[in-house]
Amino acid sequence: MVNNMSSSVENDYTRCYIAIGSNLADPVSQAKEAITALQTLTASRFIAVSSLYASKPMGPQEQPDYINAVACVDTRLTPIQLLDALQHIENEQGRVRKEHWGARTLDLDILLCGDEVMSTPRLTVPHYGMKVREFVLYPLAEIAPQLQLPCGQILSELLEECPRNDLTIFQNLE
Ligand code: A4P
Ligand code: MG
Repeated sequence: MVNNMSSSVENDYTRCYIAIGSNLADPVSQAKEAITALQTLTASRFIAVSSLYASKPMGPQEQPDYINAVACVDTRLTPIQLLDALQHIENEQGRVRKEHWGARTLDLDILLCGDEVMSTPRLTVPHYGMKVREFVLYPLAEIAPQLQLPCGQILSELLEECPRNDLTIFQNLE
């Protein structure tokens, strides 16, 4: 379990939460490879990762089920530098950008960067969909149950309003 947000982190590090998703080319291996890459992210300290979860696809249904997880890193990277680093990992793992919400080998989304609130053409933080996605909220609660969003909303309240749907724990990584 990890502490909440940037207040608990040393000055020049920001506590960030990253969503991991994959539904192509052996998703379990893709997720684990991404976690390994996050463990050696430049200018960062890896803090925690949730279990791997199995989830039904949101969006087009004619695609395989997903493996999802959420990781926590403390980083000295700016949010844009972090996005660059995550997209580099996606590309290394063969990500091809085609259909919106379509199948992918690896998707790494920035959920939160401390208390940062930003909306630019390349990056919106907090992630626009995180408040209503069971495959984000449940793994996030596993590693940061006390989390409060920059808007003041409490994760445990968001969870109460978010049905679990078909989400199951696939593998505990501890
Ligand atoms: N971008 C803006 N904000 C962010 C952010 N906070 N983190 C921009 C990461 N990227 C961000 O993303 C498109 C652009 O969003 C990026 O170039 C970046 O500059 P993308 O990954 O290329 O495209 P995408 O993933 O197809 O689009 P999007 O809107 O990110 O899709 P989502 O919302 O990630 O949904 N079903 C299950 N069960 N599990 C899943 O993980 N994922 C998706 C994708 C669909 N269905 C799913 C799952
Ligand atoms: Mg994405």
